Amino acid sequence: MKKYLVTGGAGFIGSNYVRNLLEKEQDVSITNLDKLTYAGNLDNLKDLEGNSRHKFIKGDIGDESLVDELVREADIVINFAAESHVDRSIGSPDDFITTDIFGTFVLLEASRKHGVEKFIQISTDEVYGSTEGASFVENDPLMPSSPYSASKAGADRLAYSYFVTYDVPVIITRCSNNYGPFQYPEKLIPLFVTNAMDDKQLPIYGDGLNVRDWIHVVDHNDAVDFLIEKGTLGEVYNIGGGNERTNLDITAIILEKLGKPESLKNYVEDRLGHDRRYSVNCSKINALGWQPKHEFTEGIRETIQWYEDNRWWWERIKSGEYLEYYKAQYEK
Ligand code: NAD
Ligand code: TDX
Repeated sequence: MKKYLVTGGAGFIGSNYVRNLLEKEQDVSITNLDKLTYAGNLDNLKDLEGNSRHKFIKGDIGDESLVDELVREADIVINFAAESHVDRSIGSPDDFITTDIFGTFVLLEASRKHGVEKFIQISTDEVYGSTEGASFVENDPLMPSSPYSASKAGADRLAYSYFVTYDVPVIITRCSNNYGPFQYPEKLIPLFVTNAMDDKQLPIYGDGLNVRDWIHVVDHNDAVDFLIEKGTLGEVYNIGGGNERTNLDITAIILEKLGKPESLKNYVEDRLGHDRRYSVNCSKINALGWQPKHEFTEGIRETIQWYEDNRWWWERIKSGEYLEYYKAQYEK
């Protein structure tokens, strides 16, 4: 039985990862370490209740003694845990530095001490900064432009340094924007879908022409598993969906699918330091034999449908009800 330590597994990408891996592989067990910040949500893992191969632990990746205990038992560590929302990092960067950089350091230190088979650092395409020209390749310079992406760049390079200096078996992934079920409704797609469903305005930053490359969360997670098998230690791999769209394109798809009027569009003040375009060249992982499987038009429509079918999930978050439930569970 292969033992995984997944951090941030109650968040959007991590919870999808845990679910998919348990379905795909029978001979794995997962310890899921998550602090349950505002973004962590046990509702994301509801269907795994009673699964003996999944153990949830509420805790902080910056907690050295807890991390030491958990890494000691693990074969493979996958670090999804992070503060992940750019707007929050602009308002209040502190937790980004603490979790994204210091927390990664604590995980790396424990991995160095105990020895693990693989350490996967989930980085992001945002570490390169913005490009209006060629797509970034893995050895391009990092020019992160928000406190979020700068903290992720710090963790990304710290992980690399642990490979070079201490032989920790690190692989680093830099994925583009994910979409899919269970994404916290502060990010573009779930925010716009759920607002539109309730006939609320869609706040489009600036001119709405910023470009993101969208990938289905299942494709991202499959790429992570693929790299655990086929990736070379110490290397960085870009992961992208090959679906570059402006925010206005995304808005139009959402309004059309939900049958809502253009009048919901509301142009608001631009995000500070708003990156114009993210774009990654994925030739390196493609050459190893990986390609995303989800077709974008179909994938985004299914995702919108998921939010339509799962009002219970996002209404609890948007109404604050989830936070009440959380307090009752954990803050006795
Ligand atoms: P998310 O905000 O939905 O989930 C993050 C999870 O980490 C939450 O469950 C939260 O409770 C947990 N967490 C936060 N601080 C913690 C701490 N100190 N200790 C333990 N757990 C903690 O984020 P997401 O969108 O699922 O992103 C997951 C990872 O993927 C992040 O590292 C992010 O940088 C990276 N990433 C995200 C995207 C994207 O489009 N969402 C793209 C590329 C990379
Ligand atoms: O209300 C909004 N209005 C708007 O116009 C929001 C929330 C966003 N936007 C724009 C900003 C971006 O151009 O939409 C685009 C996408 O925004 P986010 O969903 O906040 O994502 P982004 O800033 O691109 O970062 C995401 O992708 C990379 C994730 O949040 C990161 O965790 C990941 O690393």
